[in-house]
Amino acid sequence: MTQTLAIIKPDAVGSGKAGRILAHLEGSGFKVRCMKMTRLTAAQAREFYSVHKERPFFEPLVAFMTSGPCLPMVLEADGAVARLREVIGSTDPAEAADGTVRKLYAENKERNAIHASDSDENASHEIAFFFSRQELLSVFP
Ligand code: FUP
Repeated sequence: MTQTLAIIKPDAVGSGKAGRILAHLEGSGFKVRCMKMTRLTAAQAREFYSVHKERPFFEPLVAFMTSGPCLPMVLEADGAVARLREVIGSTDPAEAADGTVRKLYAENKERNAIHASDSDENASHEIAFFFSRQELLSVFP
């Protein structure tokens, strides 16, 4: 079993799709190991997406990610990173495969309902970004 980080993004939380997305993830075989509701500050959103800081969509992305609460969570499965990327689908819902989370629930390429880590290394980093070791251990000692 390995872990990855998912975030149900502000568009999905705000439009009442969080429960359906969580059910989709659980139904796809993921165990939720830790989860919280939080609202990112601009500094946090800039740090989280710093790899994209030179891109034209960076400031709109920061504005979107800080526009309301989101639900970061640690998900566990066999090959969690690759499996979750498959389950969420392409960045742009117009290009996402049928039955994927983004195809079902995303509005567009920017407001795309869910984030998932893209490598094991980034998963560790992103899990630590949202959850302290103590928090993780307090849920599943
Ligand atoms: P993904 O890994 O599928 O989340 O996609 P990226 O890491 O390429 O992009 C991260 C986020 O930037 C996307 F979820 C949404 C936003 N983005 C845009 O708003 N416009 C783009 O053209 C590409 C990405």
